[in-house]
Amino acid sequence: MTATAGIPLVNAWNEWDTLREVVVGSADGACFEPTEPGNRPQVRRHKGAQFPTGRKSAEAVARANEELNGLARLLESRAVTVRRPGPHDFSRPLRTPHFDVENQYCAVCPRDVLITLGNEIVEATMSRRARYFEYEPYRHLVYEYWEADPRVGWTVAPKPTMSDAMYRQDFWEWPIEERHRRMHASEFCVGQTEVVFDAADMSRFGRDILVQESMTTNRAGIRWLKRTLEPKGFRVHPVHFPLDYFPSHIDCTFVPLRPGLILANPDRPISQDELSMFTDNGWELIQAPEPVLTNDEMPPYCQSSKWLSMNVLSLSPSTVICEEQEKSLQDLLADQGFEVLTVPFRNVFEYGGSLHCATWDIRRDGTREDYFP
Ligand code: DAV
Repeated sequence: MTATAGIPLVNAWNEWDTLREVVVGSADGACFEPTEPGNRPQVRRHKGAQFPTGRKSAEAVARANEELNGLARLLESRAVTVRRPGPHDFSRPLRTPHFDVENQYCAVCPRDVLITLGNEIVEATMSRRARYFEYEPYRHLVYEYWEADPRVGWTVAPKPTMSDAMYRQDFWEWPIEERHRRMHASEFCVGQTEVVFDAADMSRFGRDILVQESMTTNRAGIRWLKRTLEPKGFRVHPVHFPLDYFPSHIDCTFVPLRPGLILANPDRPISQDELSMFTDNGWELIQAPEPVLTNDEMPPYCQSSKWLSMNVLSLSPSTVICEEQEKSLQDLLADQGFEVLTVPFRNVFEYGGSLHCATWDIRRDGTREDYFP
């Protein structure tokens, strides 16, 4: 691969400009997420049941891969170049100087691990032990872009220890009233002693990057992003959704669709003082409709909420991909003037994401705009 004279090989300044190249995740070799200080997976509808460990079944992997491949085909039919992760043995345990974990997770959700910020690839610290080496299935791609185009930047965030002391394990025991009482404190299962963030807690708006404080991103992580990105001309804005007691990843909560328009989660309003950035600049927030599935109807091993419904992928400011069964969301987006494409994707849900989570955009048209002058 060689660089083209015009647009750099790696170029994405927002979530909506015309998509040219993207990585789609793969369920090959996927394992169940282990119980660890930063994660207490539960079998849905079977509270207290032992969560499985080790490899997912060949059938579950095949069902997810069929849908991931379907997404890849749809993207290719729209002239988007699709790349895939390389193989990785997720069933191997990890042992570092600070922790042991029985197995790793999967390469279904590149969004959590890597983010393109302009012409730069940033690898997140990650927040869970089982995901410590999750950048590895994507490194061949990172090297390829980095070797092929000298304009491509590559930044790797400092790896945290993920030792017991990094976490606040009592978080998992707080009763719901306590969570409500603490909702403005932004204290979750990661403490503040080390830099921690998942890439999916960020959302890109040209010069402006939102970063959600969450179970997977702490204040030190946001400080690191601010100090790393602001000298490069970005502005980093911490954001909070106080009614989400288990926040993780912003892309089921606050989803920009095109300049001036955000798909917002009606259960998780953005904190009032952070809303003004949008309203003062003429942005409109539309509320996502009730998802087709209730939380109780989500797949048994899925740790995400019903709001995976709103985890859409934009192909351009006027075309968006939605999960096939989310009819009311499709209608809402069509009413807003979007061309809505659909793919079946529910078998990917148990891997923690939908269409936005399962992708990592490498190249979109456009350049750095200032949407909040
Ligand atoms: O609403 O459960 C899920 C995002 C997973 N990457 C949610 C967020």
